[in-house]
Amino acid sequence: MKKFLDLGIQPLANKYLVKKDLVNNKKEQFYHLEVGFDSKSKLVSIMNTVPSPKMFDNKYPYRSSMSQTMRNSFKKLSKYIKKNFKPNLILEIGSNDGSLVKNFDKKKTICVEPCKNLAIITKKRGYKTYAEYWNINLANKIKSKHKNIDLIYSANTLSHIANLNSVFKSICHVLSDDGILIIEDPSLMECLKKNAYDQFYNEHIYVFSLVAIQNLIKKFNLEVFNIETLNTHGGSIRYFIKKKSNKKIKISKSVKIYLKKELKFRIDKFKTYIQFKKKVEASKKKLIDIFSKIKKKNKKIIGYGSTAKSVTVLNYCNIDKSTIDYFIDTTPDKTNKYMPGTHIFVKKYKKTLLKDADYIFLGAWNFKKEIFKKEKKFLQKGGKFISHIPKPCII
Ligand code: DWN
Repeated sequence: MKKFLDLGIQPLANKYLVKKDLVNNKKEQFYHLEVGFDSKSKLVSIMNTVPSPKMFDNKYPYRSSMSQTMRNSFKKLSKYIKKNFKPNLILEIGSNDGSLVKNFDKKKTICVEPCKNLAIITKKRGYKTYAEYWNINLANKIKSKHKNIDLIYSANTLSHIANLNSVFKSICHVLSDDGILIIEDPSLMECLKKNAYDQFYNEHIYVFSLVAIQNLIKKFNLEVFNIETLNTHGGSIRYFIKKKSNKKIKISKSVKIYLKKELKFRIDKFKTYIQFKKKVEASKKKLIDIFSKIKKKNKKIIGYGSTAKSVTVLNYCNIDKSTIDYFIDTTPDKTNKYMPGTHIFVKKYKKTLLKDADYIFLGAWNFKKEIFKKEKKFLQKGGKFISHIPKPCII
């Protein structure tokens, strides 16, 4: 593993504080966010990881159902799965608040969600839910109770687990021989193309490429048989994976085509990451410059979408409440709290709050289309957004 990027000392991206924490100067956990490339496995990962129980506990604020974009994406996928794979029993690893499983029959669906505040949501809806971390112990327990799991799905979760060998060993243990594994995660190539350095934070231990995934799964006799590229989360890849022994499914051309694109982009070369590092440092300078010019004119800036990504940006660029007055967000467990590290206050989303601002920093850039549609009036009246993706600019 060779380091290529240093994003400084960072807080845990979803560890929000309440007023009394600030008053009591509660000890906030920080870690050094360094990113590296492994020339053998081609994996890109953060180099100092935080134990899962410190990140994914019973107060995890993020809810995947908070955006129309993701709700639609999960609905569309559920139709595709039913039509093409007709699964008897589905297992979702990282079911969050049930945005995907709600599209499936309770009797045919099992959820795994270690964050107890989220697991309770699918449990209450009648879905069999294991509020535990995904590992071989849980896989053994599930295998003993549920036969023939023929579809496993996991979105924005496997990249959050340090021990990938245990992840895939456990998957192979419960997946039926003709079973299908579908995983989706932000695409490393899109992350590099968009200069989206904010995809790196404590929860995102890895940002995957097809090259790295293929290296990972081949030792478990698994293979990718189809690839889908998605616009979600800043550009994601959906991998369709099967056991090599399953000859019923042909390998789609999409796999070779995407692999060729990655290799042409030199995703497997360390030099590519040194170039990325330089672009990130230039982006930091540019963003700080934009903010300071605006503040010199005594203009008011607020933030839109208190994302884990924005925590990386603000702490890397040392942007705090002297620059951004507050953030607005729709997520119940984030509002009336303070953002990790910078302690910028998060207000419950209200359209009227936009009138209050001269400029809005787009923390949830991955939902730009949905947000710009929602805030059309603000934009028509000359309202301005600031975005750092792909290059810092005022929109
Ligand atoms: O991998 C992860 C992804 C799936 O979600 C997790 N580790 C943590 C989290 O990352 P994030 O916080 O960067 O995710 P999002 O989905 O970009 O967060 C969007 C935020 O913006 C949410 O807090 C909700 C908020 N939002 C809003 O206030 N108004 C979103 C939309 C669309 C809106 O209209």
